[in-house]
Amino acid sequence: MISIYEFDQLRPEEILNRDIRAEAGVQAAVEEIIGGVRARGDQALREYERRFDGAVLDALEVSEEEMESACRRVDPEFWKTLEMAADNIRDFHRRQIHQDFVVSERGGVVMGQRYTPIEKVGVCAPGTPVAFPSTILMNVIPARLAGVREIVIATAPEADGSISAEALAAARIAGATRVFRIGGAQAVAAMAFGTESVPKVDKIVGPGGVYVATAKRLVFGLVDIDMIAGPSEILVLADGTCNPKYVAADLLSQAEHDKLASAVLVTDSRPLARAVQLEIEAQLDSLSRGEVARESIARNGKILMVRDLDEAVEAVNLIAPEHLELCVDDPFRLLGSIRNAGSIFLGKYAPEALGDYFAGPNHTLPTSGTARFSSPLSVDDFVKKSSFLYYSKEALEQAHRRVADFARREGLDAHARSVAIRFEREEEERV
Ligand code: HSO
Ligand code: ZN
Repeated sequence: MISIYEFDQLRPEEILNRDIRAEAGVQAAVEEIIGGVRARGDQALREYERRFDGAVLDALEVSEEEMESACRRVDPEFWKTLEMAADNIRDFHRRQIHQDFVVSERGGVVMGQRYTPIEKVGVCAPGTPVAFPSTILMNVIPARLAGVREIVIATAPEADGSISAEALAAARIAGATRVFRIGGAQAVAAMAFGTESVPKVDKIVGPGGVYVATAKRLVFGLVDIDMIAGPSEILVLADGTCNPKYVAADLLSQAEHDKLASAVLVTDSRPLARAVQLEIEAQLDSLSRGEVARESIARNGKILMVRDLDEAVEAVNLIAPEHLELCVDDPFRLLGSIRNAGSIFLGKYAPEALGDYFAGPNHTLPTSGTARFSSPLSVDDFVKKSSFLYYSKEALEQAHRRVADFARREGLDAHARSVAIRFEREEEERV
């Protein structure tokens, strides 16, 4: 049964175990996989796919015919759902697109900042328990909106080499350009270095288990990555007016992701805490992934009792959860005091699953307390900025002595000369 603790009796490190560093064995195995892919390209990818996914692959890439046949096979109602979700996600992310700016108020000076898309992006879409169509939408759509030209998806195949029709439909609707049947660390290595079949990309995004996370960490620098995602987390902040059935269901919705996921309830109501304890047990029995959820609740599930909602907010900001639900009567009153949370779900009718699939905000979020300093995946992850600067001769003439003097004081004569040299003749003539 999920345990109840007094928040003020726990040390921060006792609240959640979020050490996501990979064991030494994992790191060594991933290094070997990366080395294999670098040295032997497609041949290594086929070996690893046979070893890790049991798939004997001929073509690594999903063909256009396969893609079309998958799209035809998908249940039309589900196709409609995917399109509606994609529209909502597009509508939300469209507002993240930045504007270039130009500053030209001073005579002879023009400067500004431009956004340009990253050219090629690779998306890891984990294959277990199934390749999530939602993850494909959430990663590909912002890349598309940013203007990325090549968006490559890599996902582990079934043992017969196939990829689910639903995942392929999501890839088509979201606007991915190519799909490869490769999973795990080998997918990250393939997209970081390129092989005969797989293009080398500039940035790799998307979630994964510890092998993918370790591989992303190792290739970072050669390519960019979005983040190192840890197991999923939910924190429900609920007062005594909440229905314990809803709270328990929401906690279990994240617990079912992973044995290492964490589900935490913060409440000022002891009757609610007790009711949620019993309700979790009752609901666990009827879940298809009950075993995973049960282990996650046993390892990381907690109910934290607080004095009042102010202390509840303090707990939230300390934990910095990936997902936060504010299940209280006036959630908007609390919103302003939440500083650390990846995505915030307000009120009693915004369960996290709504955001996981459909509403619009991204479901790729900072985990393991990183919401203290990082943000949900967004269009920003797929663009970069360049600044630009123009000075007329007259504008530089006004500034040149100060700039050259600045450079000399830093002991950098060549810098000073590069400015001064442009005015030397005039200077001599004037003397
Ligand atoms: N809750 C997950 C995303 C997801 N849920 C995908 C269902 N499918 C992110 O933490
Ligand atoms: Zn989820």
